[in-house]
Amino acid sequence: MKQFPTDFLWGGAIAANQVEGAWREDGKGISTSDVQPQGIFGEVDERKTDRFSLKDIAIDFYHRYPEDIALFSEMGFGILRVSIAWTRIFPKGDESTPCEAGLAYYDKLFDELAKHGIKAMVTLSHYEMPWHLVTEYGGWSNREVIAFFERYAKVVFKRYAEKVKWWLTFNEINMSLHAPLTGVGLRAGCRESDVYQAIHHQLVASALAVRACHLIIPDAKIGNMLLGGLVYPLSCQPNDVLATLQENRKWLFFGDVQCRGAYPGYMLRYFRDQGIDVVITEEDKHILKQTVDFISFSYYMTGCVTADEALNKQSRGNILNMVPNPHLSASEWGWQIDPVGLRTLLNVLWDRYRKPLFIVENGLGAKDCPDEQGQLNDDYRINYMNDHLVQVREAIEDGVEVLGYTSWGPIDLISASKAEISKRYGFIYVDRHDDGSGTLVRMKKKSFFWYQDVIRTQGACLK
Ligand code: BGP
Repeated sequence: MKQFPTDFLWGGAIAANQVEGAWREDGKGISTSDVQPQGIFGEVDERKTDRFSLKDIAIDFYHRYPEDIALFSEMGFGILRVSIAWTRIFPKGDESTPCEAGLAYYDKLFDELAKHGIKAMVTLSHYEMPWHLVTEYGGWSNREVIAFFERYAKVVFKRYAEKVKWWLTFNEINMSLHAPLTGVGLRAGCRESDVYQAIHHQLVASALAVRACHLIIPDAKIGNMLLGGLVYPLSCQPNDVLATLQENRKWLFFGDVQCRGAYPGYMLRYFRDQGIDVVITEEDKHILKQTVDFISFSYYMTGCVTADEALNKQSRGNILNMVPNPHLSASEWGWQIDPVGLRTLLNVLWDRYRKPLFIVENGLGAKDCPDEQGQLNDDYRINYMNDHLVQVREAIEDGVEVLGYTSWGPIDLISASKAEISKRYGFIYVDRHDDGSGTLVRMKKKSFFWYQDVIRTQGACLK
């Protein structure tokens, strides 16, 4: 029987701004996530106090983490991916000394994980940065932000050197092309060349974090994090195939720089063709040679590409503006479900980079409702995850080195794109609703016991 490797790491993934709440506690500063109450594509509420935001309390993980970690442990987690809120450590981003209360909080969190034998994987920046760096410095378009990030990274590497051996730099670093404020702190309407300049600074910062991590925690591993945005040609028309290659390169570009250590020729040509002028110094080129130890990515869906502009315009729908695939069904949010695409993606990344891969997000957002007996029978989620994990196993058989799998949102949390909780991903239900009502009580869904079985049997129970 096909097996997962015995050291395969099973677990879940969450992000500070989607679970913690406590948005003003213990000296936390305001982040880009705090001023976007409607999610990463929503408008900015600069005064922040004006509008109710579900994220202010979120699922109150900040206070309830011991209970939640105990539940993760009951499922058998070997690893939990979390993020550190940069604004808990440097509330404004440009201070010279960190906030002790913020550092102490993550000490407690990592200790709690260790108590249960769960490893911590930490994303340095998951869809948030200090808002002050946006208003006073212009976000990542300003080179100075690189040094602020590097300082933050070094502080947390030193502090948690004994507690955290798995690190990621920027969550879905390629998402800046679609959500520039969330990704690189640039306001709506910014020019494409500003976005790429900001991205360049972020890539340099990512490489500096890799260098610092290797120096400070030599036995740690640090990876990048890509939104695995695999697209297929809508037809075998050669122009569709070429357009698809180019579309895939828009996100693979980030992996190319972070894994191969230099800008690929196709990107330099794109800059030339579009009149995009990115300042890349000789020192930057040298820094970029610090490549990641492994590649992590999220995977939810695939889509199609066509060179036919008219067709493109009428069929664009989902968050990445992909053309729907006529052969696939979709989630309630229009995300097309494609388990085989995960095997393809794993093979594509392995063939391209030959670096170990870690699936750090995958799951199904759905509207779960307890039935009359109070049971949560989320068979649709079980089927979705079963089918994806079967394809992961196939990819491992193909010879791909896969280190682990952390499902997205093992506990219900606030959606990044919609800022609602009714889009639930969890194995654990949280009694909270989009209007802010609810007791925050946690309940196990059917998938809780299913995932527990998957982990216990090392995937042998998958169908
Ligand atoms: C990824 C993000 C996560 C997460 C997930 C699901 O893009 O890294 O933060 O939220 O997608 O997306 P959503 O919450 O919009 O359903």
